[in-house]
Amino acid sequence: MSTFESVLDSFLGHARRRPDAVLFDLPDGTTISYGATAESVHHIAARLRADGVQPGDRVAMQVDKSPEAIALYLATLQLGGVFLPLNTAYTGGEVDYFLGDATPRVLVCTPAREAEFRGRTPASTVVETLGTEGDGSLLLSRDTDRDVHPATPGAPASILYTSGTTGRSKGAVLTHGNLASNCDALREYWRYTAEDRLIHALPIFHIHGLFVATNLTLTTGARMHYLPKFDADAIVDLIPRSTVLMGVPTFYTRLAADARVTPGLCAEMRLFVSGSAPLLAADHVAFEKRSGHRILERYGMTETGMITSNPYEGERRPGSVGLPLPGIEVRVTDRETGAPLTGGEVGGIEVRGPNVFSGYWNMPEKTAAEFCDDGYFRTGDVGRFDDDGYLSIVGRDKDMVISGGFNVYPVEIEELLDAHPSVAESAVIGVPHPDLGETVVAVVVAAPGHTPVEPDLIGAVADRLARFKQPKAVRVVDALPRNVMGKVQKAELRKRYAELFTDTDTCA
Ligand code: MLC
Ligand code: AMP
Repeated sequence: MSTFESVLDSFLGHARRRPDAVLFDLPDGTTISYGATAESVHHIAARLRADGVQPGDRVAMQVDKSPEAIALYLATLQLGGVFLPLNTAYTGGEVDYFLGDATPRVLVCTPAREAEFRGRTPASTVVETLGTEGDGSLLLSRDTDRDVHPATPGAPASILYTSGTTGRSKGAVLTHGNLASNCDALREYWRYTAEDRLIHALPIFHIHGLFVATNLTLTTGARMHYLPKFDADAIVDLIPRSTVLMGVPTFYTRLAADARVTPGLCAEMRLFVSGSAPLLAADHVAFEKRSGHRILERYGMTETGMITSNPYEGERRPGSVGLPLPGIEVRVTDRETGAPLTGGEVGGIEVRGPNVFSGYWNMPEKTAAEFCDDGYFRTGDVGRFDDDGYLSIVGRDKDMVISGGFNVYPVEIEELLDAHPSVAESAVIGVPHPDLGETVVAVVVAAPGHTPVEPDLIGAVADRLARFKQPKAVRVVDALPRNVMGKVQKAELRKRYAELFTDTDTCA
């Protein structure tokens, strides 16, 4: 008999054993227990089953953060469904692609966007709504469905879209085994227990907020202060009553600049975790000075979950993402030959283990292209191991910008800009930004007889691109720098505009 325990099984076990234990601490001072959350999961499961959800069916969600959204995630797993959360910033046009590709049985949207989505989903997709005030059609069922579809480690649990550096977005299919194994590794590595009180201020449509922060809490029987979004005032207020914070580097840059954060305020905290984007060594040091705590930086990716982490008890090194997590193999290889490098040289980072996803949804060729013959997955990140086995990320082979922890793929923006009549060609780059780490800048060449104007260009892409992807500045140049092969030299452009936002006079 299998001993596999899925994230859902683990949560339901806590709900059975300690139904009154608190899971959610909400900003208005109310709480929701494990038992009450399980009931909500079973009501939503009844609704989804009535909508026709069968094992393997996708359930898509684009809603604001609420406890019921977590119940929806768990209800989908209960039915053997595949959970597909979408960034709330995506425009209707962006969502169209995901719906067309993943063909969900159910789409759950906000009440405000119901009419829009009813108009754009195929007849085979049922549209449900979910608000943040306990409202929405999803919550209307009074029936209770407790029938749990047994999860196997290899069965798909979720699809998370990660935009491609070329072509269309790819849906990374994560299995129950991926989610559970990563949780097990992190629980042990970070000493996460039922006594923990997490400050949860991340969005729940990415692995950081959902499969790290939420899953760790659900599977340990811990509780979380569940905030709608990052809010420095609320976090400062909660720190004395909490033990753990998980965030992207922007959280720590902001908190390090906040005089209310002191070692005294943070005396009860035991762990500050940072990830999803590079944490500058200087910010690591500044936060320690401010709070008396050394941030624990870890490294992960949608396709792989968490890969490496600085140790809980050993040395946490600024500028390093730490050591491979238990059960996960990480190697650095020569980017030309693919040969493993052992002498601390810089190369491509590759990962193998139970955390690595099963493939891209309906894209067998793209999946095959990202895996080596011996099963290692190519992350597209570039790094090196030092003599003590600590990994540092020094760059990326993939053309991607990470703005405040959200990934932006330049090709998507370039295609839209190139279609504008005043633009002959464009190159989109990421430049350093004091708050967001990196931000998006477009460099364009004018079409003959035209003069591109920044607000016009931004306006032209605005209704097609989520706000966080829109360029924060546009620069017009005579020609894009190219190498002898004719390839645009983005590194040269990044150098040229490196101080666009760090120079305080021009800071936006
Ligand atoms: C918000 N805005 C952003 C932005 N977030 N612009 C660029 N980049 C971002 N990340 C814009 C909004 O559209 C809005 O624009 C304005 O900023 C204010 O919005 P806000 O919601 O009030 O912003 P703020 O609270 O400041 O949010 C910043 C943030 C947030 C950093 C707190 O983006 C965030 O929580 N990021 C976390 C992302 C995350 O979870 N990543 C994990 C990916 S998983 P306007 O102009 O309309 O006012 C992954 C793997 C791994 O990477 O290893 O974890
Ligand atoms: P995503 O595709 O959204 O999951 O983003 C994953 C990418 O974020 C990784 O491939 C890295 O490039 C980056 N990333 C995650 N954590 C870190 C970190 N601690 N330091 C640097 N980059 C990181």
